[in-house]
Amino acid sequence: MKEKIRSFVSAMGVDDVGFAAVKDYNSPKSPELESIFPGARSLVVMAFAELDNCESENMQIAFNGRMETMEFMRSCNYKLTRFLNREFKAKAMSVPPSYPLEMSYQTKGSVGDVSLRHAAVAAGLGSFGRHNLVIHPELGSRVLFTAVITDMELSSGNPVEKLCTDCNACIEECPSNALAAEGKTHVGRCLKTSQPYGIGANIEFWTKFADSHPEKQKEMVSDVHFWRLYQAGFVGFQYFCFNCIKTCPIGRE
Ligand code: B12
Repeated sequence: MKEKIRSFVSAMGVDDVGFAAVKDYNSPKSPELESIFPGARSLVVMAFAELDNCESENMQIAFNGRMETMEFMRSCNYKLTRFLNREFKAKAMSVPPSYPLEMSYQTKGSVGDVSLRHAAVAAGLGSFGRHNLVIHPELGSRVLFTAVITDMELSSGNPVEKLCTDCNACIEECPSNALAAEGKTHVGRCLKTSQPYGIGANIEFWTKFADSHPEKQKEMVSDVHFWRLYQAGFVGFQYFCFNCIKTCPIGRE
């Protein structure tokens, strides 16, 4: 079964694939997989190389690399889900690579329904680094993950040893000091730099707008800051920082 899945995934152009039994997936903050998919037994996790775009100082080009990758990831998710239905008569459900996310006061939109990092680690596709991202043995930190949950009995891949060398480049190059505490990314700090036109900026803008005189309101919507918020509104969660990924030397020597 695994070999058939591997060759299907590889033929799509995906960089790597791994398998995790549900009992080995352990993400303390995410909901139980059983609550998402009763009868879930395994996760098929796919790894995708981040494009060189992430190195560009031009944020349109840098984020466009992510958009292309995410589009490809979503397409592979759909194709793999249908392949598992057809080939093995399995029930399968795809996992969002990024959003939609549960928006609640409890999670503050920062906890995935399935944690793809924990899934990747359980599938033997990498190990956590000091930047709290999963490092893949070949792709290094420039890797994204997606997954399909299935009711198929698939055993987990072998764990990957620690690949991070604790060089601390990610910590030093983080513009918002979000990685100061070991094992915990400071979400608020990361968001401020990585998503300057995200929900925080929107709340600030519209609160100020509501309190302003109509003349000031006209001025506000004619300002480039509003144009950027407007663009982010349909682009989606738009990242303006890739430092922890691009400064990591693993796999780049
Ligand atoms: C919400 C989210 C965010 C939020 C919140 C991040 C957070 N604290 O989890 C924000 C906006 C801040 C964010 C930022 C980024 N994200 Co993000 N994000 C997600 C998302 C959608 C959900 C994450 C989640 O559920 N977190 C909550 C729970 C699971 O985390 P946790 O239990 O608190 O675990 C944390 C720590 O305890 C630690 N940790 C847990 N176990 C262990 C074990 C060891 C040994 C160590 C050292 C650490 C450690 O790691 C976590 C980080 O704080 C995932 C996609 C997904 N569905 O998984 C992508 C995802 C995690 N993001 C990703 C990326 C690439 C980024 C960014 C680089 C942004 C960018 N430019 O692309 C930064 C990196 C920030 C960083 N260095 O931590 C990738 C990571 C790929 C990889 N190689 O690991 C993912 C998996 C998306 C994907 N499809 O590939 N992200």
